[in-house]
Amino acid sequence: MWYHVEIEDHSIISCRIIGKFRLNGQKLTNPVAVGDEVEFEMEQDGKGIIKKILPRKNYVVRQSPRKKHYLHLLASNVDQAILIMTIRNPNLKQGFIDRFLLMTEPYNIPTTIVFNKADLLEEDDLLMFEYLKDIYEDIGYPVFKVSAIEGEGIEKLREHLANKISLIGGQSGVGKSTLINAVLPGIDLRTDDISDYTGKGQHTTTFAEMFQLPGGGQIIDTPGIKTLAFSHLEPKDITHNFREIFVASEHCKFSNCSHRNEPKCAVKEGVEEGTISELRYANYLQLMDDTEGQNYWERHKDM
Ligand SMILES: Nc1nc2c(ncn2[C@@H]2O[C@H](COP(=O)(O)OP(=O)(O)OP(=O)(O)O)[C@@H](O)[C@H]2O)c(=O)[nH]1
Ligand SMILES: [Mg+2]
Ligand SMILES: [Zn+2]
Repeated sequence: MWYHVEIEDHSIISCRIIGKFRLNGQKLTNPVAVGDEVEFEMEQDGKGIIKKILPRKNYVVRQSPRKKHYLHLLASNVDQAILIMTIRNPNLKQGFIDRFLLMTEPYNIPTTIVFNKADLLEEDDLLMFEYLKDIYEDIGYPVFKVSAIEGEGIEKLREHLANKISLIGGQSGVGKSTLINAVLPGIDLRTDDISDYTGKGQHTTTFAEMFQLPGGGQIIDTPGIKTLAFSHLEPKDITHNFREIFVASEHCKFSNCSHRNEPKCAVKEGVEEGTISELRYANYLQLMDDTEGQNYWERHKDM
């Protein structure tokens, strides 16, 4: 595996890395990620060997899709994340938003949700967009509507990206690379029609790559994410990273309230009163169940 390391004069050195690397004691499928700062030594052949990864300001990590007990590092040292979603083509998978936010909340990485392919939206789809926009903007995540093909919203997105390091993430086929092409004309990233939107289709972008914005800042294109699973998380990580649920939990009767069946639960009250979105709460319960289920089998795997 070769990593492209950019040096001060902006030239690129191909580097390898030797040894095993861990993150908080957990095994990683990839020792370095886009956005990492590294120290390396030059070899005689003009290639380098990475000797050290500098401390990370933050990182975005998930369970490896191939190896359950490994983590996959998506990117490090980012200023913000931009989650690209679609309502049509591929059809909306709303649960993906809250799963994605579980990767960015632990480090408080500001996240914007961008609905692409606005040109395909019909009346009902626009209502769905407004519904989700209200929910997420209410809890502090900006929500945009853009069309990479027709140019709607691209200037606003470009301004939003200026002078920042932005991770662009989302499922395959939502138009991440097409959007980067629209924001940065001339870089001409490969994009493709994906015949099979169920997720079995080929990913067009196969590795994460960082691009310079002309006025300053960087943008990171990443391969499409099929599913997001979190066997490395515990129920308390879910509780802490649904931000409005965490804020409300201060007023629950029990300090270790799981916000499911406990009496005098401020979160359940919030859902009833409408200050906490029912959709978010349903997703929260689902993720709590998932994590507990996983951990159950984890604890009993030797049986
Ligand atoms: N109608 C419409 N189609 C779009 C838009 N943006 C992208 N597409 C199309 O969606 C398809 C997938 O676009 P890509 O940019 O390759 O998607 P991606 O998210 O980078 O996919 P991966 O690299 O596999 O993760 C292409 O056929 C694009 O032309 C848009 O705003 N409107
Ligand atoms: Mg792509
Ligand atoms: Zn509670």
